Amino acid sequence: MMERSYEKYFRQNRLPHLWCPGCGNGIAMKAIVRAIESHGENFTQDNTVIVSGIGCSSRASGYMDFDTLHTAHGRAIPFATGIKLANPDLNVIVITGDGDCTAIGGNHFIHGCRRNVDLTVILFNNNIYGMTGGQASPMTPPGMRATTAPYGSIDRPFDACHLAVASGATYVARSTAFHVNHLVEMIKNGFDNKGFSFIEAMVQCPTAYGRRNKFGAPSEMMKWLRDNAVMKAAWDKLPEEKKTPEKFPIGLFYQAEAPDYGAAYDRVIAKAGGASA
Ligand SMILES: Cc1ncc(C[n+]2csc(CCOP(=O)(O)OP(=O)(O)O)c2C)c(N)n1
Repeated sequence: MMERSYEKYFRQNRLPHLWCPGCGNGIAMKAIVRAIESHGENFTQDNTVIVSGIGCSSRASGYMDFDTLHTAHGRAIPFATGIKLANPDLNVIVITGDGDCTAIGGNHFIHGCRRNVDLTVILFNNNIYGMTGGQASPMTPPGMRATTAPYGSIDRPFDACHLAVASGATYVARSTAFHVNHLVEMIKNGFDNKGFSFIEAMVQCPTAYGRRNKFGAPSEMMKWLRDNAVMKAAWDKLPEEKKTPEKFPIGLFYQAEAPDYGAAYDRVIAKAGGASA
């Protein structure tokens, strides 16, 4: 029998997954394993750790057959930081949600960026708290409905990519569940950066977000991603009046060289007279 592609990367005994029909999380999860596979021996099931917080998106770590850690809500980045500092040879990937990363975990996020910890953080942005039934997150766009915003959200949302750049991350990119090959590229390139890499993957949530906001079928939500995402190069040339509220740029936003936290920590160990990792 022909081996099904990428099957080895998933814990068969944990499937089927709990995501709703039409959810974009599976697309983003598959994009991660495609990016891992493209890195050959540098990223294998034995040298890669996947850490997540709590939420629908964070369930991905349970389905992926790597060394995985499903931590407390918002706390994936501190756990991942500990793993990376204790064992710098491991590749450490964080999977998080918009609530997990920018609400309860927002402080850990900005400080992870600031320290330039050598992690790859992939935010599955479905614009809502999916797992708990559709409360507004800090990334719910203005005017969109949530159980906690039945007349439309009045909060100004975070642009997590801007936040990551401003906080010190050294690789920042965005893509969507529609632009799968592009998403794989953004993740692959993030793996190559030595320092804090942040990739926002826009994913559709047909149940908690789409239904309440009358997006229609999951395929309509994916068409919305297709029609409103603008490649960064085109976005930069777009006249301001064409940058309507639904439109958003995708691509690489920022990349820089800066010492990563592990290197700085090694210098502390050396100064203190201990053996460097
Ligand atoms: C300390 C704590 N507070 C609240 C919760 C309840 N809770 C679980 S998941 C979640 C929000 C998930 O939203 P998000 O991070 O956007 O992920 P999604 O489910 O949309 O993928 C909340 C509030 C919790 N598990 N722990």
